[in-house]
Amino acid sequence: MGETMCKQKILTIQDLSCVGQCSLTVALPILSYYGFETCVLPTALLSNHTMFSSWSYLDLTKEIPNIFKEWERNHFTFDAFLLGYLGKIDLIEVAKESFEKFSNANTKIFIDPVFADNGKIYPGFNMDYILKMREILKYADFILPNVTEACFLTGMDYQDNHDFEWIKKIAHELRKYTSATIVITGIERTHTIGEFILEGNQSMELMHPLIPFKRHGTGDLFSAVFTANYLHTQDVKQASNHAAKFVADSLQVTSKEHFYGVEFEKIMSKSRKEGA
Ligand code: PXL
Repeated sequence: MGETMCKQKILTIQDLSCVGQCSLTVALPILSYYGFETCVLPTALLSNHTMFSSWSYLDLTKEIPNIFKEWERNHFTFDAFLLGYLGKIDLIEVAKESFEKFSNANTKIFIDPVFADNGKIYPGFNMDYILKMREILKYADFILPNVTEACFLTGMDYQDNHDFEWIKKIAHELRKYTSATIVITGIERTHTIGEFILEGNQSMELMHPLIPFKRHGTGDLFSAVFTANYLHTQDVKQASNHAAKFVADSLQVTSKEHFYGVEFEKIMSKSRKEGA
C-alpha cells in the first residue's frame, strides 16, 4: 500500500453505538490503522446497534450547529468524508451542509447509504429517508450501497438472485442520480460474493470466495477499508479487492459465539504482532 505524502484528515459521520462493532466503532479504528487523522461527527448515541432486540437512542442533532460553529471558527477542512448510518432525515441535510462548509479543493466524498440489507429496510427508516438519501448522492465521489440499498434507491424490486445483467441494470439506474463511482456491494452467488463497479461508463464485477456465514457490520467495515485503501492508492479495483479480503479475513477469525459483529480487531492485532 503506497503512502501519501502528507497525512490526510477524514471526517466520518455516523452514529456511535456503544456496543456492536458498527459505524464509528469500526470506521474510527480502521481509518486510524490506515494512517489517517480521523475526525468524527457522532450523529446519535445508541446503547447498541438495532439488530439487538432493543436499544436506547440519544439524538445528537441539536449539538451539531454548535460543533459546526467552532469548526468554522477554527477553519477546519477535511480531505475526505465518509458517511455511514445517519438514521434521521434531518441528518442528511446536516451532512450536505458539512460538505459545503468543510471541504477543500481536493476533498473526496464517500457515501455508504446504510438503511437496508437482505431485502429489508432497517428499523426506523422509510421511503422519505431513502428519497432524501438519493438526493445527496449527487455530492458523492463514491457511493457504496449494498444490493438491497441500490434497489430501494432506484425503485427496483429486490430479488435473491443477484444475476449479472440485473445488477448492471441497477447500477445504470443509479447513474441517473450521481456521477460518482458506484460500488454495489454484497452481490451473492452460490459460492461467491462481490462488487459491481461503475466508474464513469466503465464497469467491472469483482467476485471473491464466499465465507458462508454472516455478521452485522461487514458493510461498515467494507466502506471504511475501501475508503482508506482508495485514498492511498487511487485505484478502485484495488480498494474493492482489498476491502473484500479484509472483510473475509475478519469473518474467518470471528468466533461462532460472537454473534453481533465481526472481530476485525484480530486482523489488526495480527499485523501489529507481525510488525506489518
Ligand atoms: O451496520 C449498520 C448500522 C449502523 N448503526 C446502527 C445500526 C446499523 C444496522 O442495523 O443499527 C445503529
